[in-house]
Amino acid sequence: MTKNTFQTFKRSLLALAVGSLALAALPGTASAQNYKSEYRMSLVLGPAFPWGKGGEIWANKVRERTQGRINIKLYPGVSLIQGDQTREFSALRQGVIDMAVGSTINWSPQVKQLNLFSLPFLMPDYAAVDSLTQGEVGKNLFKVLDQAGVVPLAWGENGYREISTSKLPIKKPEDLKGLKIRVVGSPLFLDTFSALGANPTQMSWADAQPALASGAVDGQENPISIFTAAKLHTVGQKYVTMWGYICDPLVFVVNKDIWNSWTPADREIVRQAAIDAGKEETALARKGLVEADKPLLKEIAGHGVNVVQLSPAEREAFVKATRPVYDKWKNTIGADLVTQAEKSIASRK
Ligand code: X2X
Repeated sequence: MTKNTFQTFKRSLLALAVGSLALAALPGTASAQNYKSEYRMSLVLGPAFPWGKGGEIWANKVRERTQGRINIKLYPGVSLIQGDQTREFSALRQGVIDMAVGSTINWSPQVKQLNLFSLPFLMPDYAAVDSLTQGEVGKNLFKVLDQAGVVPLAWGENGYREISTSKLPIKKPEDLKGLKIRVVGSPLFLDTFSALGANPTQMSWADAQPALASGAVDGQENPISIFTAAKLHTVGQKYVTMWGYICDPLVFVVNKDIWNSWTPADREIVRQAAIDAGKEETALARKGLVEADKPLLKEIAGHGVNVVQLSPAEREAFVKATRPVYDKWKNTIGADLVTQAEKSIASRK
């Protein structure tokens, strides 16, 4: 090496060293030094429910596959936002929450397109749900979520929401007349239950259980997996009607700054773990309801709960009564997106 080339060599080495130092110091640049010792995952329900179990499965897979580089702690009961589940999306965007498995219902106040899944009687069966979440509609909604400021990774499921009351079995819209029904989420729910003649009142899940117990409200709507795990028969819910009016998916997401602070390899691990956990969680959410003898329904019947199955004609009366709500909200959500969803459902396998 001549003296000159040696000098050049030394200079480029120096430049390289300075360059990588500068890179490491840049905020937002992925390098293992920037990792937090713990990441905070928000959930409405804990691991006693399919929802929380899904979060736990995701966290465990990430910890294992990153050899502990990414450690996640679960915060069920949306405790990072004092139980106010409709604020979860804003908190995620702002970084109060690092990651979440959240219901489309709870994020609908901020992301109007997510109201799609709350359109009454849009999705007649699980194949319809899958055609949306696993198809083009799901991809479009992930773009919307990305633009809204979070990184969506995978779909899971809370489930088909069935109506329960302490007063009487619901077989026709008139049966709901004047009943106080607890609802959550966006104003769409107020419209749906008002159209059915009920008296809807919005409250968080944390407030719902004492309100049911004290009789401040007469009924509620939630998946059967929640009805059983939360033992809603012990708070006076004696009648359940399987009307399958809506089904809320869950979304596995990460805050954008957190996502960008991880190395590309770790991001891929977190994404794949979310996809795997989402599949397992969805199977858990459907367990007991997709088998021919529906063991979950047997379980609640065993607690003395009256379970009503609607005939197609009876169900149609609810569809008809809520159709104006569907039409009104189709425009709010975006007519193109809803039409795409309708087509996707019509051609489902
Ligand atoms: O509050 C509810 O009803 C629940 C638990 O199902 C949701 O978070 C949407």
